[in-house]
Amino acid sequence: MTRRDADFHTQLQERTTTKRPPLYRVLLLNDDYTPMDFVVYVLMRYFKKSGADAERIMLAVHHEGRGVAGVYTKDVAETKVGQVTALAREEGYPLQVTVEPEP
Ligand code: TYC
Repeated sequence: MTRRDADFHTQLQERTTTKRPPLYRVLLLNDDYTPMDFVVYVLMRYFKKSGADAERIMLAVHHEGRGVAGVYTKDVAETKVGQVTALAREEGYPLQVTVEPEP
């Protein structure tokens, strides 16, 4: 392999082995006290859901116990957990928000 061939090979590898970062789910957990409207607001404001999708996700969490609000890189997912938890506590609601890796 000539020097130029080797450089080209290296460049090709750099382009073809670009990896996407691992992704994390932000989960909402059900509870008996957080108002439905608040959960819908959170899904629209922090997770960019439409009103219809926010309503669907909120009801799924209400009936099934938990549900995915969104999927993000780790730092973004953890920031959203912090923001939503802070807002819920300010309002006096016990809403639980957690992160789990996407399998
Ligand atoms: N179960 C709550 C109620 O009946 C609504 C709710 C939905 C709370 C989703 C939390 O993550 C949640 N007011």
